[in-house]
Amino acid sequence: MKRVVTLALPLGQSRRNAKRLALAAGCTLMLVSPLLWAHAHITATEPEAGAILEQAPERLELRFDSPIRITQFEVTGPEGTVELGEDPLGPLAETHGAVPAETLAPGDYEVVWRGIAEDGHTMSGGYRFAIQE
Ligand SMILES: [Cu+2]
Repeated sequence: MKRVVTLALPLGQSRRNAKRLALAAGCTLMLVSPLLWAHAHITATEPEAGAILEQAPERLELRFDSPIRITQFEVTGPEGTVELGEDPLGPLAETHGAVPAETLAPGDYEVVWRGIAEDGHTMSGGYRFAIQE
């Protein structure tokens, strides 16, 4: 026979617990992992998301709070896919980036990335920036 256990908690506390549960569910692998592998979060990008630049950026960069392996780093702009001077994929690191092979022309750009954190979780994101005429 199944019994439903109801926890009598003050509303504020149960709400807090629900929030905590939701956070835990998002990182279940970390809990069952035999090692204390870290889940990574992106902390900054270069250029900043939404930036409107007066000059072309010299370098495009993603920064995380713990090491991650980048599996995709694609930059598209007014002239299509931007060729990068180096391959940002591969090493496990907190900072990833690349220098564009040529100076970026004015226009709107989008960076799309994917990666795998040390705890095995895949992550992805993207952001846009623009270079003024
Ligand atoms: Cu995780």
